[in-house]
Amino acid sequence: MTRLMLVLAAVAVIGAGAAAIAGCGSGGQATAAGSTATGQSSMPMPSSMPMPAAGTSAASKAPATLELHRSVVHVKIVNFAFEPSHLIVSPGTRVVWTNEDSDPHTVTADSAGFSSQALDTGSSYTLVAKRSGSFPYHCTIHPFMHGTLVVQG
Ligand SMILES: [Cu+2]
Repeated sequence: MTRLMLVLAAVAVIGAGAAAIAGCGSGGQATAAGSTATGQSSMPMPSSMPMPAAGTSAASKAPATLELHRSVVHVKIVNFAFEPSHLIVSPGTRVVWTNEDSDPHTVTADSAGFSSQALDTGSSYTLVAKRSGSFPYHCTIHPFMHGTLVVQG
């Protein structure tokens, strides 16, 4: 069953007379920062510089998936990856990771904070987002598996 996921391609242009910005669709990171003080509304691009090809795709940052003001948000663990790997939720949201792999995985904060037990296939781990902040996490069994939970608000 498909779920709607708001993948924000850049926290777009609220305020500021930004009508002049032509979409340069390089796709984006949503900043988890709380919006107030970013002074500049437009950054002039030096036109003499060659644009970096939009597909230099060893992208270190996965695009953020914004799921604000929801009671429950699900993260799949599938093919040795968290999906979505970079998730932004509001305080109070219940985040549920479910392992869909046949290998066990954990959901473990990089710094202390939370950790699941090894999740077998079909098992879930639930966390209620309380503190605001950015919480990188990984799987202790497969340390190359990384995700980030951002609690924004
Ligand atoms: Cu794992």
